[in-house]
Amino acid sequence: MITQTFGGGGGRTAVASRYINGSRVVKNLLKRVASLFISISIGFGVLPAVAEDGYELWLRYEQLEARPADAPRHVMAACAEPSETLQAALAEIERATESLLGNSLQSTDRLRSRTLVLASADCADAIDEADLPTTEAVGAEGFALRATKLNGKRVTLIAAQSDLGVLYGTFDYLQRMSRGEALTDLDVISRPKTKLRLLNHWDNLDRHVERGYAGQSIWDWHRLPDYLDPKYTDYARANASIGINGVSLTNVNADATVLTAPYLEKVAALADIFRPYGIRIYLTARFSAPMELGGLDTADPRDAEVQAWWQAKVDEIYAHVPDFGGFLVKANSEGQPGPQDYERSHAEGANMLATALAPHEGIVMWRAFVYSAEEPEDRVKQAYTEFVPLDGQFADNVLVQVKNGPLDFQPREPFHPLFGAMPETPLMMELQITKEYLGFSTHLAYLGTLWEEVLSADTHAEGEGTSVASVIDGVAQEYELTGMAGVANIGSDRNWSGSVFDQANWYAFGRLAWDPDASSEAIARDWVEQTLSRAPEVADEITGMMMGSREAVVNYMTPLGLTHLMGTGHHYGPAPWVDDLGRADWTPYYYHKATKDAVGFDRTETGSGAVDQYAGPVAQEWASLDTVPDELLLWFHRVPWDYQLSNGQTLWQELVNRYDRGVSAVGVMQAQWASLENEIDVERFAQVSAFLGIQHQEAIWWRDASIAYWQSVNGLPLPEGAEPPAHDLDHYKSLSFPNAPGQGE
Ligand code: GCV
Repeated sequence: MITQTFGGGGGRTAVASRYINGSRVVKNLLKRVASLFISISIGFGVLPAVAEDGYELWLRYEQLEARPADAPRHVMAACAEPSETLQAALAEIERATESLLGNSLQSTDRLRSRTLVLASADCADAIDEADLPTTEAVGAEGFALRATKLNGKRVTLIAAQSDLGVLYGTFDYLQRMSRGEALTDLDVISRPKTKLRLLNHWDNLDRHVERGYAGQSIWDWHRLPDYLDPKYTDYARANASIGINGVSLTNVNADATVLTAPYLEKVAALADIFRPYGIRIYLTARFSAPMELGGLDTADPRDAEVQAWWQAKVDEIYAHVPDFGGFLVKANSEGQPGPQDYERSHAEGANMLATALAPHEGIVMWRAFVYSAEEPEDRVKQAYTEFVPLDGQFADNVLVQVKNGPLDFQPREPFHPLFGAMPETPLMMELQITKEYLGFSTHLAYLGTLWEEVLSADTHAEGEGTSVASVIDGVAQEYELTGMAGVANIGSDRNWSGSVFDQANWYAFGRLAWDPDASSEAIARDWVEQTLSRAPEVADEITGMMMGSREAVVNYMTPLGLTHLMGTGHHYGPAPWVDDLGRADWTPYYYHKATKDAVGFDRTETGSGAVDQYAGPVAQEWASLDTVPDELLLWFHRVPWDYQLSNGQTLWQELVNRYDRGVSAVGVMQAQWASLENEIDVERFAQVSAFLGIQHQEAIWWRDASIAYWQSVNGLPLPEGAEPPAHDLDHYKSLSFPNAPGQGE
């Protein structure tokens, strides 16, 4: 039996089927037989477990049906001593071509026909430097892929200014090959549009992951630095394959302990593993660390001793990790300490840390996720109110990190009004890959569509056509620093993300951080072809499922602009009736304000006025009932239950329709997936089937509990033909989930 391993982690995959010609159905049948044989063998203790378990992610490199015409036969680095980064690229080529083509490329040190040549400005002895792409074309991290002739030999050139660019180009090339793309006329130039492309782990030092649904933290702090789990290397490979170049290791609800010497040694060990893959490490800085670790009696950013403490701490970090990236900070938000404890502004707090980092070229990512229970202002207005007056006051090495929407990673929100409103301050977008509010890891919700919706939205900040993407990538407002961060969905689960389809969200995040204008559909399709199947009709079907999946979640959870209706604390399941928590802004009632007559949050000038935080044309469109899209109706407006929508339905009828539509869409996904049984390996097929079953039950639960609640408020009969809720409202209210993930966070 042939096995394929994915890095030192040792994921072993049965690929017996790759040597059999014939239909996919036959191949998959054989996979199933192989897997049965394996299970039996395990029973007798003969063979180790070999199964397609998702560990390989989108880097499965499943063997191609036929060796492509002109596939390279040799590989060479164009210099005598390839760096660690180029060695990583060569190792990836060996691994991938062995798997894709059936045998790996032969290494050569001279140009021959059909050679895959890797070259950068530092590794170009064997080729003419004129064959490298210019810095103008590819920048520091971009690359060119070209089928060309060098010294009269037909070669494929992966070239860049930097070795990291070559590594990125290598991954791009191998993924194209893996999708079965024609490579004969290859001529590609690609460069990232943002500089910082970071995963933010919300991982605690005890390995609990805040809002994590994929097991424990992958950072095994207890065994670091002496035991280096091979999974760390595969993690770095996966990230580099999609252009991610930074990782913040720890929760933004920070523990200062990570800044102590023993932990810095552990951090340094991880940094050593990540370095060849171009990944820099960042840490979350607890603002009160000078008191907790340094014994000072203040953390006031104007205090000289506090400043000196941070400078010494930063110097110490750089002694451990010379390419340390900098700090991510959550301050004066949800109970975290911050400069406002000393009546200093967010800018003063950020700049104090930035001053300490500047000599080392480190940066600060200062989060704008701030809101206060004491503040009577509409929660979604508070970040803008707080930060816009600070525009221009932040140091050059500070970015303000802003969530995609003004509330908190809900299934749908309008884009955050800060985008476009701080022309003098680089804004970095924060997305949540882990699906805290979209059904955790058991609901299939492809987030590429959500993110594309936000990135393509027109802020009108610099006139029509100022997309959020153009703000983020620095083009619209000429930011020097640019970036995107994604709250990681990675944990200790064998499949990394808790579910097969949640891997697609990690993948899509990297691709969109590289190119915020990319098409979410094209990204989904690439992921499917690399991860599940290259067969066109199978890939079409699965891509279609993914593309409609997020809208299904919006419909069964929070249709027509409703928001924040989930259960308290854990955020699992519906609880629109909750109106009695200590803080109003954590209750669902605060967001819908439903009464017998009307529902929705008036954010126009007759209400909170939040809509006026957007540029003129956007504010006008959303403030008017004539032009606001139905999807944002109840976010910005409070309307009677019998309000008539443009499709002729009353609000109540349409609400019930949309809940039904969401539930039906999950039913359709179940049927689509069931039809693929012979196309997908056993283990992943079964997990997705089971999860879709859970999603369907929970979609019904969301619909029925919500409708039962709305009826208890508005007293209206169900629209004709609508199915009544399975239980009465008291039943839904009585459900409790003391052990749901997220409880107590
Ligand atoms: C890390 C939401 C989540 C919190 C999270 C917070 C944040 O409120 O529920 O768990 O805390 O966002 O982004 O800081």
